[in-house]
Amino acid sequence: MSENPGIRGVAALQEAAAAPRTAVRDALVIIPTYNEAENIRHVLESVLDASPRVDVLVIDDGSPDGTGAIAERFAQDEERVAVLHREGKQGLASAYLRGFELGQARGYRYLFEFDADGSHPAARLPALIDELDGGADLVIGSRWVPGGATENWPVQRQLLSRSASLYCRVLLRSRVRDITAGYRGYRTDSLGGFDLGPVGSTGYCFQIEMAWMFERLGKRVVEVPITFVERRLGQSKMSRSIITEALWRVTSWGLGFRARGLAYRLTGR
Ligand SMILES: Nc1nc2c(ncn2[C@@H]2O[C@H](COP(=O)(O)OP(=O)(O)OP(=O)(O)O)[C@@H](O)[C@H]2O)c(=O)[nH]1
Ligand SMILES: [Mg+2]
Repeated sequence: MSENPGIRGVAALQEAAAAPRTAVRDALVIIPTYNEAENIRHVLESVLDASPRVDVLVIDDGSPDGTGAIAERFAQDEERVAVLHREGKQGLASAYLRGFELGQARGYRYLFEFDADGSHPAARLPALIDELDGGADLVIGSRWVPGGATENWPVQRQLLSRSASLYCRVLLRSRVRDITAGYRGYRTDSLGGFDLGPVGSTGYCFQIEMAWMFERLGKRVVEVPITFVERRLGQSKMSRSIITEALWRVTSWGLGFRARGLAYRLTGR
């Protein structure tokens, strides 16, 4: 994976790994970006304003529209923001896995996933942090729990999102109402207990895989209602291949899970 750690920021994140962290900024919000030039400034401002406890790591995959340079300029005047530049579009999952590694090395207590398209309400960050403070291992900003909502989201996207969660509830016996949600926070200690090497998902399915892994291991997964707002600027990176990947992976996990359960009942092993 080729990376350019930027003018400062990510290099500073790594170098500071050994230094004691200030107790004040104990959460890292990881924001992967690909062509979000129209959104990135506003998103960074709203995340920083939402809570004094957060720092931000932008992971830009060489956006042709110059998002990386905009984020870099922002980071030069703002010590709470770091930017990691990677060459070429490498997918959301690999960006988050890299962000988790850096956040773990730096000693953040909590690691958040956050989209740069304006659809995740930063104002809800304190509510999500509260749940982690209260002992949750994974907190999900959820559209599909009481109090959750979507704004300007086309009906077909709502249906797709609800059906994906329903499919996972039936096939994987998941209890999560919004399992594909990308607005979430992990307790770093809990995440550190997993070997993330085998995580094979690339798109939305990454969110499902991570939440299901937490559920299966009896970790505490909590959903907090949010209002998800459809992006107003820039293009969605959602694609047919992302949906296909989720469908075949969830189906094969579900069937494998059931087959193992059946074998256990028949053989006791
Ligand atoms: N670094 C990086 N970021 C990406 C990549 N693909 C998408 N992103 C970012 O990931 C976030 C989510 O992507 P979106 O295009 O909003 O996709 P989505 O939220 O799954 O789908 P929509 O609901 O249609 O918006 C945004 O901040 C994107 O800029 C990628 O390959 N690399
Ligand atoms: Mg989006």
